[in-house]
Amino acid sequence: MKRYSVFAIAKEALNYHMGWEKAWASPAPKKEYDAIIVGAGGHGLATAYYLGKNHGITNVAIIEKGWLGGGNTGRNTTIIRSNYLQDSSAAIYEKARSLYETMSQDLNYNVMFSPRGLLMLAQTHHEIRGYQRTAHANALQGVATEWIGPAKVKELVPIINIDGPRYPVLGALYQARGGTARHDAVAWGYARACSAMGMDIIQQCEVKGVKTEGGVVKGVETSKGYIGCKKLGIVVAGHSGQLADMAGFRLPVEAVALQALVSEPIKPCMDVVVMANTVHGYMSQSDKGEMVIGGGTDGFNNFTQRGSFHHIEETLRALIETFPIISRLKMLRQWGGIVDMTGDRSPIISKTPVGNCFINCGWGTGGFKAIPGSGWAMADLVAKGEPGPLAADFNMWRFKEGQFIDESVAAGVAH
Ligand code: FAD
Ligand code: PYC
Repeated sequence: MKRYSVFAIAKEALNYHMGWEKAWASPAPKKEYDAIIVGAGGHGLATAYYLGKNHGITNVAIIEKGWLGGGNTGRNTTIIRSNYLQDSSAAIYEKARSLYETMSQDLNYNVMFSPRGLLMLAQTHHEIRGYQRTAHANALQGVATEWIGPAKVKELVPIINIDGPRYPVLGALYQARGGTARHDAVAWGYARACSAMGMDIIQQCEVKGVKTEGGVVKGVETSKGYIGCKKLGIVVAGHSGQLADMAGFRLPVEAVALQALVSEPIKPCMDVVVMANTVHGYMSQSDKGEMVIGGGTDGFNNFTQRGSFHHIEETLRALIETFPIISRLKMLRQWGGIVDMTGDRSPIISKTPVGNCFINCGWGTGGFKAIPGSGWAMADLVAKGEPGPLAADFNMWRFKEGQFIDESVAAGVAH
């Protein structure tokens, strides 16, 4: 695979850019692979990438029913942070955040990581206590966050209305190296790197069944025929319940739609990311100038990958009090993704009741930020058959045993 560099661009410029090869191959499936990963979202692709990079396993297929990155990975609002409360969460989210710092160089693909700073506003006294607690926990975990007062919030976000009539801004949990990255580029970068290692990315190929023998996985039935495998990783976010059902086990996960919208582009007015969890809204400004806005999840289970009128109204009503500047903005697009929610708002990276079949799901409304850390941990699990330190606490049996990893506060606006 040709390296992307300033020299390559200059050379191609002389050639009218006719010499670029496709970023990834689109092969027909082989009869069998050492490992199959179902789902070419960020988590599935990152799993495959670290299987190759960290464990030397490259006879891998990534099977995707639509187009790669077309699920939640390409639909999210790209917030990256690691300000979670529990130790196991801080470990995996901070691992992910730190991998984002060098991802562009590692993948030789510009993922536009922008650690512009992230604020979670406290707009009730309850939130002040919650976020101060998180700041203390993060200090012990080695995650750089701090509690800041309203004056500092105003300095960082000049467009904010600190003295809102119902919910004045009382301070914020601030992570200076939190921010955003370009979501598609994360999927494309991993895909290109996987393809360069000789892995097969098979798009437009739906997994319709999981074949087991004596309780051990043997392969998958797909819309392109049967494909055998020694190991299977299921990484399908909102469709995890269906895949688990095909493999013959149940998951403590519910699927709901989460929606977002963007405004018309405007001049730069906010160079940090702001989450306002009490009023249920969050906002950042994209490189194109659009205000990227999101709210809460739908209050009922569904598989609707689109927006709805009541969400636009609810989310904008919530945010206008804190950001009066957006009251006259025109909204351009809205969309939705199907997120996979667990009861403790933490993910599952786990062995399953089926031999050699592993599951990675439950990232709910907050898995974009986790993609590299999750892929790293899942690759470890698939390669060795046992979870490493990053994944150990996130097993699916914790719900039976009451070992919850409660992140309902850190999960933020979306919960
Ligand atoms: P996906 O990207 O959904 O990939 C799963 C893939 O599996 C899909 O491409 C799907 O087509 C495929 N698949 C499903 N069934 C099958 C099958 N039978 N056969 C083959 N393939 C199959 N997270 C953050 O950290 N920050 C945010 O700001 C943020 N904002 C969000 C905003 C919205 C509107 C939404 C919807 C989500 C947001 N998230 C955010 C959450 C984040 O997007 C997800 O947690 C993350 O993208 C999940 O990645 P994934 O790879 O697990 O899933
Ligand atoms: O997890 O940070 C997050 C998030 C923000 C918006 C949706 N999810």
